[in-house]
Amino acid sequence: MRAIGDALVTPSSERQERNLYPHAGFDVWKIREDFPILKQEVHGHRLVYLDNAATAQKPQAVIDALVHYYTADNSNVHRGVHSLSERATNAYEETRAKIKRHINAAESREIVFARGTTECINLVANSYGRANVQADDEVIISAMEHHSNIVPWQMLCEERGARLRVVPINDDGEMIIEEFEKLLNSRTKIVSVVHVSNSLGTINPVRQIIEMAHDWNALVFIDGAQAAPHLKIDVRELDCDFYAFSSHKMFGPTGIGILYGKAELLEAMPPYQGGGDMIRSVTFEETTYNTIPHKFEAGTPNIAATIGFGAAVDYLNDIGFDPIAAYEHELLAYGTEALSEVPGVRLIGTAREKAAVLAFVMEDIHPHDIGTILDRQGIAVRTGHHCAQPVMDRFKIPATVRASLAFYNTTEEIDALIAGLHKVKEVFG
Ligand code: C6P
Repeated sequence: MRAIGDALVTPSSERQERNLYPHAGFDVWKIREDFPILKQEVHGHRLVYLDNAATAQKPQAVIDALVHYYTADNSNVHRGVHSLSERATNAYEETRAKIKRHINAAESREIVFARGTTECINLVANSYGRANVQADDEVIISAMEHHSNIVPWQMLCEERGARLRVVPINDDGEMIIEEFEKLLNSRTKIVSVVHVSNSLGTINPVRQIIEMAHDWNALVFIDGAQAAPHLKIDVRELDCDFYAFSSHKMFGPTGIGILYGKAELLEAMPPYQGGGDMIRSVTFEETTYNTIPHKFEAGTPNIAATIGFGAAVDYLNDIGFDPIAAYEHELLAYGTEALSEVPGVRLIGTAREKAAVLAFVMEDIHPHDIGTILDRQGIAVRTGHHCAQPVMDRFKIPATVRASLAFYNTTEEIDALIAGLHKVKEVFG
């Protein structure tokens, strides 16, 4: 028996007998009906989609919202007095209001739309960072960051003559908080860490990290790309200064995400990009800028995707994050135990607090070969460094196989993955 969070992993026979459905009123078979893409076959097998951390599938409600927008309301936002533009603007702004409520922000103007998490990090590094980080200042990240939460800060530090400091992780893939404490000092201007790691699944103690950073007057950016699909986020409870996530990992369309920023910070920050919609007035001599959040939204935005994002947030809240988290927790425990019974499999990322990610290596078989053989059985996983090369270096491996879970996955799909791995072993003798 092994504890994963507070779930006890049961022995194999018991595990197979256990009926996870319905869990706390959670009917996974009914939910799967909402996702038309899951009904297809790949290479003659029912699709087993275990690449949700890369991008999640879209429920019919999101697809319908996109079709409705393009069928009935397509028009530019914030620009026209005509009815279509008014309807498009209302639907677009309604998503902002939904997200404000969803993450418990104080005001809608604290929600900035951007292309995704990557653009949000670049926005803050370029705007807040360039205005506030000076030579010899320090920016802290962790050793489990996605490249999106490394490179923009690296570029900023290089430009400003500042120093990038990295909190190490332990062999389970957990941030070493004592080391973080040692790195904090009066030169620390920004701490930017991931809420849930995409390569390890670790859930970081972000509330504690924020409090510790604030004691040194450093601002905190939380990369919530992998947290938002699984956890209920409350930015006021966290007291983070910035928080970002992408719609496409939350069952919404690609090309849209949000940056939450405390209003007084966003107000004081210079614009990130210039163009239409972000201005109040323009002459050749001088431009004055729009109010937040529009100051950060130059040009025609991805209107359809934003409206689809609103539908995704509604869909998630209709199911409820408590049942989602409880169900996924059991699925993760089931998968962890099942994988650990496959000879030669080594899990990478065994933090006590974990979400939705089963990353592993298997003997000396290259992850790409494993991924290819799994695909022939209709099983979609991601293989590679997962845009987290420093994590691979930390564990001295070139790559992993990553099965990442969503609430529409089932124990049967995990069993299919395990059967697929036995097939891989057969192929490689
Ligand atoms: N991770 C994965 O397969 P964008 O691409 O901007 O929507 O999200 C970037 C990003 C930032 N932070 C974390 C923790 C992430 O996981 C990601 C995206 C995908 O793991 C694609 S590389």
